[in-house]
Amino acid sequence: MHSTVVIKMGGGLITDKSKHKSVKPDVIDSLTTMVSVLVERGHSVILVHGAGSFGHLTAKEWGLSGGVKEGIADKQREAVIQVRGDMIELSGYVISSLEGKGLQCKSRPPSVWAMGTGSDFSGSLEEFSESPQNEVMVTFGDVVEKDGPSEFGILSGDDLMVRLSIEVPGVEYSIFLLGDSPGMMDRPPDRDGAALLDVWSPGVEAETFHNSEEDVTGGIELKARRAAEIARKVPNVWFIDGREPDRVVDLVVGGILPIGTKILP
Ligand code: IP8
Repeated sequence: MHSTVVIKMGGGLITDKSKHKSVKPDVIDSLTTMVSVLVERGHSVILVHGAGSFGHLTAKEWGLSGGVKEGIADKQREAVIQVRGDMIELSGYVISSLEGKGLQCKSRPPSVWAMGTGSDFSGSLEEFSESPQNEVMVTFGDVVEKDGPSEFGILSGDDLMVRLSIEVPGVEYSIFLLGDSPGMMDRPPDRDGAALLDVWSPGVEAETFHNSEEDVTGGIELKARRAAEIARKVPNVWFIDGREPDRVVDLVVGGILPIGTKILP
């Protein structure tokens, strides 16, 4: 059966999070190859990507997630423009890789269509719902306008995943691709003895680690919470190792249960 697949490529998967604006072209290339297989097999794909070192470092430096602050407002507004430009640049790498595989795609920066932060942000998803099967829609975590005194805030790609997976008709798969582990682990992936959880739901204990030096949004915890929201409606919500994109093909095309974590509501 042909379905709509919403995929988030984590920022730590497609960039080196510790080095400002450092992209991983080979990883992007292997991911867009996977997308091209899904599209050739008749699936529709919506791609969301994170910011990695194109967004979090500058956003952190200027406190953009907390909104405008007296005294540094002008510098912050410059930083907002810079991050938005850097995100369009990062998305450009994804788009040119997709186009290099002969795929049609359209990029939709949230700064031009979305407002507010969190999974109840506002903005019409019509273009995503109406896009033809062979066109890959691309969007990403971004700095967006906010009503009220804060003026702007950070809309995470994980928040975009919620509305896109729940509101676009026909979504059967919502897949979060991770850059450093095969799925949700019972403790941070670099810790001795870390074991993959085959299934995770909000009641399952897992000791997580959030590097707030590198990440202004919520890390794996935000991802897990958002994924569980999605699982209330979408039957197949997964955390999969983005360094092994064939696992996505196995799941969506082959119907094979992949190595990864299935997320339940
Ligand atoms: O990496 C964050 O998006 P995420 C967006 O998907 C910015 O959480 C600009 C830091």
